[in-house]
Amino acid sequence: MDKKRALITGITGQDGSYLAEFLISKGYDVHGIVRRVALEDPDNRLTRIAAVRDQLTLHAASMESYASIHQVVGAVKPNECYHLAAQSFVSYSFDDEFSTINANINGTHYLLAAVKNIVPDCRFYFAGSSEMFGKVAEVPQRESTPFHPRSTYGISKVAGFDLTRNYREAYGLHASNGILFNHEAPRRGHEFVTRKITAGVARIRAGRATQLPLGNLEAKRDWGHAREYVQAMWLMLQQEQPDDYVVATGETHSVREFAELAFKFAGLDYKDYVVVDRQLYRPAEVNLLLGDATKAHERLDWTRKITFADLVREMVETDCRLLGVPL
Ligand code: F7E
Repeated sequence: MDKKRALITGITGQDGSYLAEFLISKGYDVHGIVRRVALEDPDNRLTRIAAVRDQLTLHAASMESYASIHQVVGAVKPNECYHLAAQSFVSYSFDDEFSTINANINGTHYLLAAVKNIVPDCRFYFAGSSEMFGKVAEVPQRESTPFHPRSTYGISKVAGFDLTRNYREAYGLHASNGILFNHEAPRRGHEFVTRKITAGVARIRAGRATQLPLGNLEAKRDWGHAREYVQAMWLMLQQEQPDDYVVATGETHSVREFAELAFKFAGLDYKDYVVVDRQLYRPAEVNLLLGDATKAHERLDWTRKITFADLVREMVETDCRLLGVPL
């Protein structure tokens, strides 16, 4: 039998790289959409997929051009499509709200339309986000919790969610939405708070910095490990019926707790190094994100196994190793 073909947008990111490795291990023929500039600068832009680069087929395209998306979907004719590409840094969406909305909504719409027109039997995954819950209507949040996004990033994800559901209902696409709560890993971008903290710990430990400026230490998040979350994406597409699922740990921790533990693993006290910078506060904050993943447990048989402490430890250890300061 021919190998199943998977197409991943955002393959060079944290989730895309873990998903690519996972699908390769399952015997898939894995294709990814990347920007042309990334192909021209592999040493800097393809680092997360470097280890599996020769087992992937990469296609240059722009999520902002329907013509280029249509061309790649036509060339690959995927059985499964995982749409992870997005401007995903919430803070940036406050600085430039127009580009986040345009890129995220149009990219999702172009891809859904191309899949519907070229490969209507292809199974489709949309990377929804807990940011859609925003100013939370209830705690914990589940699939039935109303959305109230607090940033243009969150708004763009609600639109992507609605587009995906509409293509499912209107055109019969096997299209599912994951509502993923924060998921981190040593491959997380440095702009996100978890990686900023663990990379900061390593720099301080290496004697390259003396302080770590952070914003709101009381913000709480439900933080899981990205390696486990990409498996939930795949499980959604293996179900007979498409559906929407919350993926979360069911535990919430503050930024302060994350920092305290990260410094502790390096033998340091966060109070000696963390300084609060009000400039890093967001104009509108989501304060208590906590997911209820009962549906994913029951229907997908998905559960997270990596604990919060193990996640923090792995990130601190990796960043310290990268700077040559073994713990
Ligand atoms: O912020 C607070 C900040 O930027 C987490 C994305 O993957 O998850 C991610 O979005 C919290 C916020 O991620 C700093 O105010 C304090 O409350 O790591 P973050 P995020 O905004 O939660 C969701 C599910 C997504 O979908 C997104 O794509 O940490 N915080 N001090 C800080 N945050 C940052 N970045 N930097 C600070 O210095």
